[in-house]
Amino acid sequence: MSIIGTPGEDGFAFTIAYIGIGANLGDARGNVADALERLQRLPGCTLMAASGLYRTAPIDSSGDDYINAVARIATTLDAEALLQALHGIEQAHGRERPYRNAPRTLDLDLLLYGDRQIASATLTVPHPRMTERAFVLVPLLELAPAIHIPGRGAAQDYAASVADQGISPII
Ligand code: PH2
Ligand code: MG
Ligand code: MG
Repeated sequence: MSIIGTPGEDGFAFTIAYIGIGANLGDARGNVADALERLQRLPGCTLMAASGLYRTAPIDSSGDDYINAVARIATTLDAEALLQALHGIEQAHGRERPYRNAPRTLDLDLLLYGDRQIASATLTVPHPRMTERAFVLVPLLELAPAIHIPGRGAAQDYAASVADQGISPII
């Protein structure tokens, strides 16, 4: 964005979006850190804030523990273009999809896109399972303790229901 400015500075429209980041294959920590750098460099996006990294037990998945985090970005991209850009970053990390929820080098999920509710063939926002997963809710609440999930209410109200899932901050 450096050539045409940072979203918001010049009064053009931008949207605050939250991205869930996960990895449990290869150098998972390095992959999550690289994903944050790539989000910052993505045309039309500015990385506003990142949660800490968390080590989490696989949920409906297998393999090693995951490294998870959540990022807040400001973006001038529409939701579909942002999704495509996230897939591009996954591909840069050699993401393969041999079967559902297979261990992965990098997973970038569009959790929230402003206050929009989207149900298209390619995209469901808010992310359908985000309120069931500590690996999303805990880093999200770290970044935005009072955040409201469109159609579902306060994210904080779901925290107790995921409290039994294994998650620990990486110091
Ligand atoms: N992602 C999944 C399925 N299960 N479990 C953990 N701990 N972290 C994840 O990021 C994750 C998962 C599907 O994307
Ligand atoms: Mg995912
Ligand atoms: Mg995904």
